Amino acid sequence: MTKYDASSIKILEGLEAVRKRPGMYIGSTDKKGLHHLVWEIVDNSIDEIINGYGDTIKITLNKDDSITISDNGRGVPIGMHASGKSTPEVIYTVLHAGGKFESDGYKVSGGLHGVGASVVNALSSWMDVTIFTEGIVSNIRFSNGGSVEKPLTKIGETRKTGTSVTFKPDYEMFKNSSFSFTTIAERMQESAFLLPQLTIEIEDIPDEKAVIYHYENGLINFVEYINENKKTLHKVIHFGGSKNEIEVSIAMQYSESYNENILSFVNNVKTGDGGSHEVGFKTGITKAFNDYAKSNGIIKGKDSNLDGSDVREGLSAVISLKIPEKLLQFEGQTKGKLGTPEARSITESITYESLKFFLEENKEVALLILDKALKSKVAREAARKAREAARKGTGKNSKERVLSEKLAKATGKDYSKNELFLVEGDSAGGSAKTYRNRETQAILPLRGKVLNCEKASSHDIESNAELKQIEYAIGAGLGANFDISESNYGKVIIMTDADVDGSHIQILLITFFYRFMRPLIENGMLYIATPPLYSIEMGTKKKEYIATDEELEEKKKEIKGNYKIQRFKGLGEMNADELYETTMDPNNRRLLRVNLTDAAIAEKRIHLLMGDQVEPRKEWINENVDFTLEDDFRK
Ligand code: 1YM
Repeated sequence: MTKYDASSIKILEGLEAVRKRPGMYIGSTDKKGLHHLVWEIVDNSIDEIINGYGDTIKITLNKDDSITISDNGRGVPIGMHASGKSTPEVIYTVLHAGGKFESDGYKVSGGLHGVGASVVNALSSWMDVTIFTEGIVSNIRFSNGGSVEKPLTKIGETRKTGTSVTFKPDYEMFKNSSFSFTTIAERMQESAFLLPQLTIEIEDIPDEKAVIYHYENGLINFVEYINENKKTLHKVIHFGGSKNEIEVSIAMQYSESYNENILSFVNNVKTGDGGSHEVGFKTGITKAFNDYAKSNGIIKGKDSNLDGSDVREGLSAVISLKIPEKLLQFEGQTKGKLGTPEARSITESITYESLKFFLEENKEVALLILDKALKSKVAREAARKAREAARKGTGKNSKERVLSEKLAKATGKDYSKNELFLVEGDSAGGSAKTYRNRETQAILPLRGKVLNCEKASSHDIESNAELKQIEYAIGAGLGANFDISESNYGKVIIMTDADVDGSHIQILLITFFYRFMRPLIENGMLYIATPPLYSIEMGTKKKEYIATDEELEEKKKEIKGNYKIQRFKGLGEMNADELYETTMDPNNRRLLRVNLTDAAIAEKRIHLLMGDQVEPRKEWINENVDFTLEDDFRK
């Protein structure tokens, strides 16, 4: 029997607050929130290892949808706490009891980290903690959101040390979510790259999958991984240094590709929106290359400088900073952007000095990279001239006429309300043109497959008719010169047949936008239309449209009496009014928003997707496209 004294009632009230407003503690109760529980416990293991105790973390997805996280650190202390409770009981039931970390010099206070293991306990059906320390194995168990089911008990003797936490999230709160091996593995792989001393094992028992990550060469291995499938120009360059308690470590490598891929971390937490350290890095490389090019006569007196986008074409880089708590500043809605001003100047000077030295010492590599940057500069200047000419000419030259002939423009002048439909095939394009809302909806039919942009340069786009038309229609430029404020549309909607070819076209277009108009995706302006697969007519009732095979099966069960089903093999099989009503009409349609939050992962996936297999493509679309009604994000 547990005795309820004043302090235990207070604790339960604390945990109850977490259960009442889980969002305040873990952000949300969707898939992301569910995984926050894991990061919360794993962070404790990582802190222990960073402090020099232990080297291995093991994560196991169990058959009953619980998860086990263990490490070989010192083990959570098992002594009695001043309150008369055992230390583990305090850590797992008192809010913010994990606060010892907050005084640690390098613990990040931005974001949702460090809210403590008690939050995880509060949101779990049960939690079981086994501790190996002082020669003893101890166990404590909680249930129903943090009530002590079994106080700390000695259950054996041991020579090892460490902590093992198993918990089963309260799936009443995390409805329709489950742990994802991929999500956990991707995040843990990142930690393994950032902490070379660490080994991480992940096992999925129901799915019989397992991986082990360990990277002796840290950031160098990270960049090698990002560039795995690319033709690289040189070995990974690695440098670092520290000043005023800020430590900087950077690895970078150029490949033959045209994409820029810069990832940054502060205290081992990703800064997804960049910030002062990224700005410093970019300024540093631009200066170093321009200085080198000038002092070696590659750029002469009257020539213009290379700009930042030129020296970043084909660059993959990982930037990792350690910043003491007192200097940390984060910005932006999700606190994913580093504000700390000192980080900019320190990263810039370390980058500039190190790279300058490297270039002097490695002439051949320097010339290879500069050759590439100079080509980018030439293409950039040519593209700008062409665009300026196109804008001034307003459709007078023959090229412009060809470009504008296929596009049925919207008449409305409020660009943010206008929508551009990219439609597969001329016949569906024709239907869409007749039955659209002329004020707000523009139609651009696409003939056949667009260019695979995985390896294309801005120059290749300029010479590809299909993509050139899209660029012209949107009117905001390309690549480094893309300016979202110039966009002629608030939404760009890809409308293809609901078949394999259609999904291939979707991916090709997404790849194009990802490579050359990324802000369009980042601002949630790229969508996929979802034409129905079937229509069903029942007796005298109105025709109904059905989106998926599953829905059709459901419907068939419901109906009594006669019915007639039509399967739409493509957009072209619908009447023009039908196409409008089901797929284009803002009052009826369902749009999927393309959502690529993690650039490095998107990069890898896009690579994978450009192969010939259909299944990974479908899976990818399912995972990366939000199935949300557009109304949800109009707000
Ligand atoms: C699977 C989760 O929590 N490991 C872990 C936690 C702690 C320690 C070691 C630890 C820390 C310290 C001293 C210290 C924690 N200790 C505390 C507290 N793995 C996991 N491993 N001895 C052991 O920082 O001084 C909270 S967490 F508060 F008791 F020190």
